[in-house]
Amino acid sequence: MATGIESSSITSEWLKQHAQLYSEATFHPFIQSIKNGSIDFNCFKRWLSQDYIFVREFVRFLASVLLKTPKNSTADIDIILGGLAALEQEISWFKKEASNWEVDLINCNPQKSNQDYCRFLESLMQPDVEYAVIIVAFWTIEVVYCDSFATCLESDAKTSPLLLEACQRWGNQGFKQYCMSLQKIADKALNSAPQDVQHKAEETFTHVLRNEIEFWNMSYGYDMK
Ligand code: HMH
Repeated sequence: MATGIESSSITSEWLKQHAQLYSEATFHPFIQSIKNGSIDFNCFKRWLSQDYIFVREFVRFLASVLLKTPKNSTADIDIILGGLAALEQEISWFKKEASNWEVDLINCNPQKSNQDYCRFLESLMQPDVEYAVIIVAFWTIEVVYCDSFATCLESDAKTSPLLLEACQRWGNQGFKQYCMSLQKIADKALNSAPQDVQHKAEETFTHVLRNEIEFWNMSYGYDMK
């Protein structure tokens, strides 16, 4: 199979079962407005500063994933370590991009949806949270950005040249491969997890999707809560 993901894997079943929610998270009006060229750049700037705050918390989350990866899973560790290293570049990109847009990252406060999302990440970092659950969260967080920004690079997209770099950051093929590796790691962990952990992981999957939707809502300037 071209993707290397079994079509009957646990995560691919979830993608089918929660297709509506997944599409709300990956084809949100914010992303649609980037794709059709109508975006208000103030929304992009808001997203940029809020996402910088999120990514700093995400670094800590990823460190906790790395700590929980079984010692003998060296291939998994290498992929997760690659993700952690990529975040260092990502943080530099945020700083550079913020300076281009004259966005102040230092005096920026997390908004409610961002605080909620970061608190959720924090809860996943606790020692008692199973590896299968957090690796699912990790994959979901990354794949939503991958699929969202990839749509802004499709041949019919009217994405502003000013936003192309951001879209390419998460919408490129290499990032897609990385997300597929994470999905495989997640499926492997799920296959050997007891049913209650699988269930908890599925709830985590949908919880991340809801948080992603709220994050886009916040950036777009409306809050549906
Ligand atoms: C809110 N979700 C959010 N920010 C990100 N940077 C990613 C996912 C992907 O890294």
